[in-house]
Amino acid sequence: MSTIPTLTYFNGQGKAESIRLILTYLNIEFNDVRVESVTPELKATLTYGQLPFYQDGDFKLAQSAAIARYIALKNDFAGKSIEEKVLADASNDSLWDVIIAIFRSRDQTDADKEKVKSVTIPTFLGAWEKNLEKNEFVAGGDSLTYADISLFAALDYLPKLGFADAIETYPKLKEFKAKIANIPSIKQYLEKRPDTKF
Ligand SMILES: N[C@@H](CCC(=O)N[C@@H](CS)C(=O)NCC(=O)O)C(=O)O
Repeated sequence: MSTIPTLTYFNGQGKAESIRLILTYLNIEFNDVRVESVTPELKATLTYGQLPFYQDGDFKLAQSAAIARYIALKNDFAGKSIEEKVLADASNDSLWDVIIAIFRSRDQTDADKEKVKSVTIPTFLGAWEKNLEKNEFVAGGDSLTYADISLFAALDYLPKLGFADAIETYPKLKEFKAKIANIPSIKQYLEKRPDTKF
């Protein structure tokens, strides 16, 4: 069995790009498996029939947030104190409240789409901005955690989701995004990122 972990997802950023970026930041080599679809054969091997799915030796894990936390906990990248750890988790979880709302609104009414644009996105971006006005790092400690990388992944995803201008009025978020994008391993990854569909 391969000792290199395997992350299985679609050829999309979606729920996997933050994990890919966390692995990249930590310089962990991994098999980046991108499937076309979840076939019945694949589905039968997945804990909840869903992707992303992570295999590290014999250990198998579903649920994107748990995968990110697992990798972070294993590599001392989850925060130092209990408070830092749970603030990292809370931030990481908050990202999906926005991204899922954007995805859902695509099949909803214009009023729902407008609410996502004028209420949901500003509410969360405003909260992340406020946090970064007080703290250099997302989890409030004195060093990066996986939550910084996952916030970057969400900010980096917004243009693809049709909200390229969303961070324009948030100077701290813009500064933060540029700072993470300039970390050498992340920079190199972004320059070579495969053509990723969604
Ligand atoms: N809560 C799960 C949700 C996973 C999820 O919804 N995965 C979707 C793709 S983003 C999926 O596997 N869809 C295919 C299917 O359900 O057959 C997580 O965060 O990992």
